[in-house]
Amino acid sequence: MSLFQERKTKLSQRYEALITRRNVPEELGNGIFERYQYPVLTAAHAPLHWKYDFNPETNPYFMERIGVHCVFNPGAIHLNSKFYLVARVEGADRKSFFAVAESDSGVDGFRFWDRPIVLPETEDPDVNVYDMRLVQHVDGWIYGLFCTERKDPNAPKGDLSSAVAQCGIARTKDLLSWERLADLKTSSNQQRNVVLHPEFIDGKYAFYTRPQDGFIDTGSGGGIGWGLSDSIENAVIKQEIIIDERHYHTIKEVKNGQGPAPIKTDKGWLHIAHGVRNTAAGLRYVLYAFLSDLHEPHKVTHRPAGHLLAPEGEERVGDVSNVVFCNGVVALDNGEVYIYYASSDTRCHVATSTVDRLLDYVMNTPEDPLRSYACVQQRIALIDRNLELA
Ligand code: M1P
Repeated sequence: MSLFQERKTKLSQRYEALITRRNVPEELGNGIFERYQYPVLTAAHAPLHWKYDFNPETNPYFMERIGVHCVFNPGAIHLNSKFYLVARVEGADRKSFFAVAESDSGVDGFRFWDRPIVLPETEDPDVNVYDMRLVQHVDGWIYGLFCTERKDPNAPKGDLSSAVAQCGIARTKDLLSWERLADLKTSSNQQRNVVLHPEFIDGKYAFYTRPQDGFIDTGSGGGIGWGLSDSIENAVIKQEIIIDERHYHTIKEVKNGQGPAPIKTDKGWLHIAHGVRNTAAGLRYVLYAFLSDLHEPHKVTHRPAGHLLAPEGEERVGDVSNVVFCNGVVALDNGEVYIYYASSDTRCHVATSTVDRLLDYVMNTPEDPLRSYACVQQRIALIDRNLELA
């Protein structure tokens, strides 16, 4: 057997074993959600025909020609009894693109479609696109809102890092063909983590935003914002309010951002978001949750303290270590919830829960009292109640 054939056969077998591997939920956990033993998508899930030249004449060593570096931050949707992730796939060349992977179970068996999404450009081409939030809107379209990044035209000469991030908008009916709409217009220099609310509010399209001054730094801005637009084809937010602010010495002191579109429940809209704080080892990203009013989704009604999910074990290490990030969730009609999150900008995981359990968590976890003394009082009260029951 030629070297080409041997490598192709062995790599194909290894690939199939990975895709068909069953995933296993952790035992006991924290009662709020279950983590799983294996990531649901990694760079190794990228099909071989995306990376290798399959022609023995031009690739006798069966060598990778166009590498895939990592697969993370997926948007998620459930359609026709299947789970779909639109993942951020990053090539070895550092550019991200979107690709659909589908699974029957939602916890394993994710397989990428044959080709990545061909996302149309606007007249101002994106340099990089990432972090798509998928929303099945009541207007009948599936929207994908994502970050479009271009070089900062005002960066000083020689600065090849500064970028302008804005919200790109595309829509589809089948995840296969996509119509690109105009980028969202707001008064902010930078917009990442923009999410479309699934319903009209006062007859308008409603957006969660994240206005900030710099590409990395929030400056005086930050916080999860909210604004309305008359149109989705040429979306403009004239007035933006902050509905979930950053706060000193909390998990979201540096910045925060809405995760996926919130889940509608009879108690209100259930949100998953990310919060960022600074440490001597750099920024640390965790997930948190909150609940907002059913009729006025910009009014937050419950803010459980601290993180819902923080990086653990191998999740803590990757391209950008100490990060968990979520922009995809699936809530089934039977109440099951699949939270898709990525770790350290490298791989995708799932955590499963139910609407009932998450509502219990957001409504019964005490708010952050913001001072050590007050935190101790909160905990002593719990301990005293428990000791009486013991
Ligand atoms: O590297 C961590 C995350 O950083 C950004 O998130 P934020 O805008 O909140 O800082 C995004 O680039 C995200 O993709 C990335 O996971």
